[in-house]
Amino acid sequence: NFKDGTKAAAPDTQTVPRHIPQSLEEVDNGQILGFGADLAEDHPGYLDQAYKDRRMAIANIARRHRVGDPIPRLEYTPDELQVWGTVLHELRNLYDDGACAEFLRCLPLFDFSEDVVPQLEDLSQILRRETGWQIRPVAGLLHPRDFLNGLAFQTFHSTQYMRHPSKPNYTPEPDVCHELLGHVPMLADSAFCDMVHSIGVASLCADDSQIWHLTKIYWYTVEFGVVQEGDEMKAFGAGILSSYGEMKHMRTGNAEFLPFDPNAKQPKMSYKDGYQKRYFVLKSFEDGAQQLREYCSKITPPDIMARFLNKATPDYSDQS
Ligand code: NLE
Ligand code: FE2
Repeated sequence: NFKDGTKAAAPDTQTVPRHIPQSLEEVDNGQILGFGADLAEDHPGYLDQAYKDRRMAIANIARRHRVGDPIPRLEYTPDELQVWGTVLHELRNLYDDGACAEFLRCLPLFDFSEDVVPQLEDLSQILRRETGWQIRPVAGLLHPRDFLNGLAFQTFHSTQYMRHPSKPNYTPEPDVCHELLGHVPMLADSAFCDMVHSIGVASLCADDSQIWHLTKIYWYTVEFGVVQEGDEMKAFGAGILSSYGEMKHMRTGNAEFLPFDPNAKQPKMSYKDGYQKRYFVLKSFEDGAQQLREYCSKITPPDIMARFLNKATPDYSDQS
């Protein structure tokens, strides 16, 4: 066993009873937690029955989706479009100063406009071409094991519903603005993708307590991570990049910045009580990928590491 309590994997003595998913089809996308079905009392849409019905209808698209099928296109209502337009407009003013260089490089690939809510299927095709990643629709916040396992198959589970119009600047849960503005552009950067892929591969063989630790690692990097550029802290975490309020909060320096260490005990995650009190800092995505590959090797046997991490990115260039 390692000092931090993680167990060394022993691939030749059947100590891994769990079935490791062999394909994306084996990763369940139906087990939705928390906000997924019933909105909590502190959710901005709690008392809005029409909002809840609309979400349920959109969630059913994800429930019916099968791996390999195109993601159904959704016609957003004028009210939903307005929320998207507001969020994009406000955030665009903050990106130049607050977003990391990789985000700024990738954002134009998607050609976002305030006049139309982008479709998951179109973005998924761009990602396939850029990094080999893809999007799979999901009804809400997925069970952490399934969500992390998806990353091992270079697949990002994404919601398709819109946040409640009463609070465009911050929502406590994922929504289509968060996925499209926060996650999608970063998934077009291959160094970032390598880092996220390692988290996914680590999750394949993780026991429940390691899944919990990986969930926090994911939270403090992919959701709320910052990267140091010179003497400035720039956002790469999707929870910052998709929230005007969070981005301002991070940039005004009222929070604490600590170096990211995947082996350290990670603080309790918080989202219900507003903005993050601390952000974890990467030196670069290459450095983060290296840290996470080492962490992954403590959990995942070398043959599985090799099978998943060394697999060449599929070449989709000749299909377009
Ligand atoms: N607070 C983020 C936003 O408003 O876009 C969403 C975070 C989801 C974990
Ligand atoms: Fe997210």
